[in-house]
Amino acid sequence: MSEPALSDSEYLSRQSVFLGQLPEGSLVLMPTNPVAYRSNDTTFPFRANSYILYLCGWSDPEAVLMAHRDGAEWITTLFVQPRDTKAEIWEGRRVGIEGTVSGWPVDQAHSLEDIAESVTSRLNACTSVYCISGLNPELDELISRVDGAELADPTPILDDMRVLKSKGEIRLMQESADIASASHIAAMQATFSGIGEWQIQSTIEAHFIACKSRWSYPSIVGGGDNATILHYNSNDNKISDGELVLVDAGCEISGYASDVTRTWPVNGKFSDQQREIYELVLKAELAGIKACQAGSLWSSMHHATSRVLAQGLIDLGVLDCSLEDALGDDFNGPFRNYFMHGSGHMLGLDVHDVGGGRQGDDKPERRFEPGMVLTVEPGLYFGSWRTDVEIPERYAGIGVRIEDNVLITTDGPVVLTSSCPKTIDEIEALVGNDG
Ligand SMILES: [Mn+2]
Repeated sequence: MSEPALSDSEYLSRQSVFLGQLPEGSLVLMPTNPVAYRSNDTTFPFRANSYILYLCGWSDPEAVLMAHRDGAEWITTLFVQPRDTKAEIWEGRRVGIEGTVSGWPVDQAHSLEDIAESVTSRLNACTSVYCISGLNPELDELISRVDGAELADPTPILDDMRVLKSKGEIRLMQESADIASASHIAAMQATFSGIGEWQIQSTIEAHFIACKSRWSYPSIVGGGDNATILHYNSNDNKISDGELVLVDAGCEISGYASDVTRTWPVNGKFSDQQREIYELVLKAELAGIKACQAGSLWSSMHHATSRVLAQGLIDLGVLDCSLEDALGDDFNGPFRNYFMHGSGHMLGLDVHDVGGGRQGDDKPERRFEPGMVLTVEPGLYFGSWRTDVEIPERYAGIGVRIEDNVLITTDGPVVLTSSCPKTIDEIEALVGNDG
């Protein structure tokens, strides 16, 4: 059985900030994620919906958080599975109704079996329903039968709130970052020429589990050319002497994610070509971190990494043009042939967290504020298999990404993953050295 990860007062204050922004006559219905079936009666590991986690810390399956107005007061209710010894023998112990009232930051708890009755009368009395649809078919059906009430999306308000992390959240994210960092160190130590990508994955994920954690996204372990495939995660190839391996793997603690990438040579020694690309990406990453200053625009970080990478590609003879031409309009010039993704994203209850800042959002651009946590993760990729651009022979088969998790503070950026080594000397000293 679970328990809330943060203090009651933190959840209650989130609820009051959220509910305080809703118009009179609103009803809130927030379901958790459905249990997903893998095959027959086997399920995928359950992961609660981030919004219900955020508002009340409920991490078990099958629940709906409701909030309704009673005069000037908001009343919160969790609908949960009732205690049921026969079901619990098979599925595990349940918190139950009394346990929910005493242990969770809500005013009331009811059985999910009574949800239709409780919700229908409230739906008929309200003017707006703030609900996340598509997660709970029973709830969607109840809401679809109501006419008169307007459907509203609660996520813009909540997303905005989730952007700035509290002290309690930062403590959990630091723990998550520490576990991920240690797992990368263990994987470097366990690496040898000819190792299977899956073996590195097993070292990483064994450490997550040993720390009572689990991955926050499927681990990417790409050797050689596989490092140039951005979301590669079949992890089923051996890595030969002379090749690099790119490991992008992070975990979660009470739902809070870390997201770390390191790249190292499986034989413990960077070749000259690998060293050239690695040093360039590291220089870009350090420039990106330095740009994470409170008050600066989100794009300043991407521009900082991009300038370093574009200039470096010119210096290495990969691009034959001016810096201005390499960067192109809106930082989408030819350097993007080798750096295809964004320089970072928000991090929190979701690995690609909410609240803007990701490339492609059409909201006004954010500025960095103390309490934001984001990733900085430039990379360069020279897939020898590519046919869309010219790949210099010298760098064919090299893919490098370096990714850290960065907290914005008034005193500048704090790297939560600073315990994970990333200089060439540190990495060469660690790889294959499990003594
Ligand atoms: Mn990332």
